[in-house]
Formats: sequence, C-alpha cells, structure tokens
Amino acid sequence: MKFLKVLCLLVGLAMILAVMGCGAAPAAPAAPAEEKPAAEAPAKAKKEYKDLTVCYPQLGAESDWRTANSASLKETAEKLGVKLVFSDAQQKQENQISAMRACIQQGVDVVALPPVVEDGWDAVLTEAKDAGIPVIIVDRSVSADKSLYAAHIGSDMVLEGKKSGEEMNKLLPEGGKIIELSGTTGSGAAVGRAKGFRETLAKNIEILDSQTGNFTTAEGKPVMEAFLKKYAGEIDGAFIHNDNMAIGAVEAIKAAGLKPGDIKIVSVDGTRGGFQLMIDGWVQADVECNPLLGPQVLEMALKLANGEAVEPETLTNETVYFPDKAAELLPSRQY
Ligand code: GZL
Repeated sequence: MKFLKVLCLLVGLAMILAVMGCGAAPAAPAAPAEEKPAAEAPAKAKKEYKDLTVCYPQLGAESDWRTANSASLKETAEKLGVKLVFSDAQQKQENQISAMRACIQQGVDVVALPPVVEDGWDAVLTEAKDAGIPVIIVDRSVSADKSLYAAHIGSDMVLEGKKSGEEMNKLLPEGGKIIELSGTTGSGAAVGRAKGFRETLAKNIEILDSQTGNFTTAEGKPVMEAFLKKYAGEIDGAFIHNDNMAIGAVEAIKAAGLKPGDIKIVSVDGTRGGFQLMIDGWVQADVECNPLLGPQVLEMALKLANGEAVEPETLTNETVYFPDKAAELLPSRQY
C-alpha cells in the first residue's frame, strides 16, 4: 500500500513538472522575420522611337547634298515617329550654336550636329554634356575633344581627297597645271579634301591657285571666271570640292568658249547634277559623298537615349563614279 502511495506521489509530481515545463520561461523571441527585400525600383522603361526628341540644327541649304541630307533626317524621323527639332542656320555657326542652346533648354534627348566648320564648338558641347544631353557629330568633323561628344557619323573627307588626287593623276599622266575650288573655309569637308588631295597628287601636277566657292553654284561661277582670266590658257585641270560649285564653274568655262574635256574636272558628292555634268562630258570623275545619314543617326540617337554604348566613329563606305556609267545610273540616283 505504502509503495502505491509513493508511486502516485511521484507520478503526480512528474505531471506537475510536465505542466510547469509548458510554462517554461518564455521562449526566446522568434527570430525576426526575414527582411523582405525592398521592392526593386522598377527598371527605367526603355525609350522607343516615338518617345525620342532629337535636335538637328542643320547648317544650311547651300547644296543638293545638303538638301538630301535634311530630307533624309526628316523623312526617317517621320517614318520612325521621332520628334525632330530641325532648324536651318544659313551656313552661320552662331545660328547653329543658338539652335543647340535652345534645344538644351528644351531638354531634348539627343543633339545631332552637322557642324558648318571644325572649330568653335567646345563651349556649347560642354553645355550639352553638363545638361546630360549626348551629341552626335554628323557629316563634317569638329576639332573639339572627343570627350565632349558621343560619336561621329559621316564621310572620311581625307580619303575623298586622296581618291580625287588619284583620279587627277590618271587624267593628267604627263602632269599639268590645275586650280582648286574649295568648300567652305574651315569646314571639315574642305580641310580634309584639300589635305588628302595634296597627299596623293603627282609631283608633276602644279596647283596654280585655290579659292573657296563655299559649296554653292552661285559662288563657284565667279571664282572660276576669275581663274580663267588670271590663268588664261594655262589651266589643264580643276579639283572642285562639290558638284554645285562644279555646275557654276562649268557655266564659266562654257562662257569662256571652252569645250567639254578642255579642262579635266574631278568633283565630289555624286549628285544628279554631278552625274549630268559627267554625261555632258564636263566632269571626268565624281567622288561619292553620301548624305543619306538619317537612319544611322536616329538609330544611334535611340541607343544613346537608352544609355547604350555606341561606336565612337562610323564612316560611310563610298566609291567614285565615272562618265561611262553615269547615264545608266542617273535614274536610280537618290540625290
Ligand atoms: C560633305 C558635306 C559637303 C558636301 C557639299 O560631307 O558637308 O557640304 O560635299 C555640302 O555639297 O554643301
């Protein structure tokens, strides 16, 4: 009996302890719930062409090349739905700079600048950079430091000059005397073409004189008239930096009573006007310079607007055209 009493006592004691055990000191507080990562900031939505605003402070309307270049930008922008802020600077750098400043103020996504001359862009390019607006240099080059702009898309003007020199050498294998009608003074196109031309011109060909016709027909004609007076009967050839000046020069050559081929002419651009001069026998070689840059420029602008890397330099592949194919090719020329 006594054994039973002790057993019950022990069992009861065990039960009491078990119950107390549930009331053990409060469990240590649960580890705090895992910190939920803050919701990730939504990734910035990628711009599409329809969201893009591009500033194009065009330098002027001096030539058929320029007209085609403007049309390429406008038509491509319209097709893609890009808002193009276009202006015409009438070949004045101060107007281009003012137009750029207005675009920076407006807060465009990208500026695509076709610079009339090489120098004088550092300040406004710095302003665009400080405003976080990338700049694409289009067509001609600038002397500003490459850190001040995102990229250049255009022609290799020095190579165009070299090709022109090679063609002049073929036209005057016995040597001779020539004149040069150069483009806008200080422009990357005129500087590059003149440099490349002189690097390849044969030693037996002498450049009698060089003067700018500012890439226009109206200014090319009087320059050629003056050369024909000053160097009467001496001129064997002419290197003319664009087809529009060549058109003006040929008007002067005709007025002086000369015939097609009397003066061997190498021109640049490859416009319809240049092709017609080749068909009529006045121009013996036309070095291509392609103005249809709209698609490349706007594609690069979209990449820049989305913070994507782009090629710093994109040069256009170009050829040389000759009279023997000019009539066949003229109908298909796009500019
Ligand atoms: C060259 C371009 C030149 C053309 C001219 O890329 O800047 O300017 O050769 C035009 O016809 O006026």
